[in-house]
Amino acid sequence: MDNPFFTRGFLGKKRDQLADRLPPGQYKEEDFPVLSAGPTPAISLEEWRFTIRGLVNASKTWDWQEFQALPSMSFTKDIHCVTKWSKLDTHWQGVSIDTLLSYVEISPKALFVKAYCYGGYTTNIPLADLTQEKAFIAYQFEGQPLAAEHGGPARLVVPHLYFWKSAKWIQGLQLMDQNRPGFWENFGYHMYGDPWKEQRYQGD
Ligand SMILES: Nc1nc2c(c(=O)[nH]1)N[C@H]1C(S)=C(S)[C@@H](COP(=O)(O)O)O[C@H]1N2
Ligand SMILES: [Mo]
Repeated sequence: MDNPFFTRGFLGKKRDQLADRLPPGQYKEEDFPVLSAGPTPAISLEEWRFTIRGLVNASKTWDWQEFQALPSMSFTKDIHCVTKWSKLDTHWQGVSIDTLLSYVEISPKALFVKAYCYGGYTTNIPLADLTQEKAFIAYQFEGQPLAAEHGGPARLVVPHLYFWKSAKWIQGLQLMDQNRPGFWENFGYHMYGDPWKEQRYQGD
């Protein structure tokens, strides 16, 4: 008797579904590797602040308590690291960038964002890639407070771009009129970083 679960059609479809979710050159990782350019900064919740500055009418800063009081959302996303691992269906809780931007008036000249971090890391992202619920500041991962080595207390997550754009230990967003390279971009990583186009390095 034919078992419908083991027909070739079924397996073929499964394989296609995985391929649909893995960008070119990526493999599926079950663990959660840690990739940091420097030591993990220790940030107490008392001293933690998050700021939006740059091309806005006035800078806006939240402390931890104020940030926790903001409306949060849960996100289930696939993430893709430039070192070729992808992790599927990661679960995050955090505040969408749209919610944060609703507290400032943005200049029409603001087209790019520098994410800046405790510890000094930076990365550049077009403003349009952070809005419409495409990106968020996460403070929980898989139902737990975000671990320090993964960016806790809070990190930016921009799942549709390579994971180096998802700045750990986020301190704020600076709105800019020009696309200024961040830390890895200055070392030759791609200015945009679309995993589906394999934009790993400059010139890709
Ligand atoms: N502040 C900061 N953010 C960072 C990094 C870093 O070194 N410092 N590394 C980036 C890179 S290259 C990747 S792949 C991811 C890794 O996140 P993970 O350590 O949680 O896997 O964080 C990104 N965000
Ligand atoms: Mo990375």
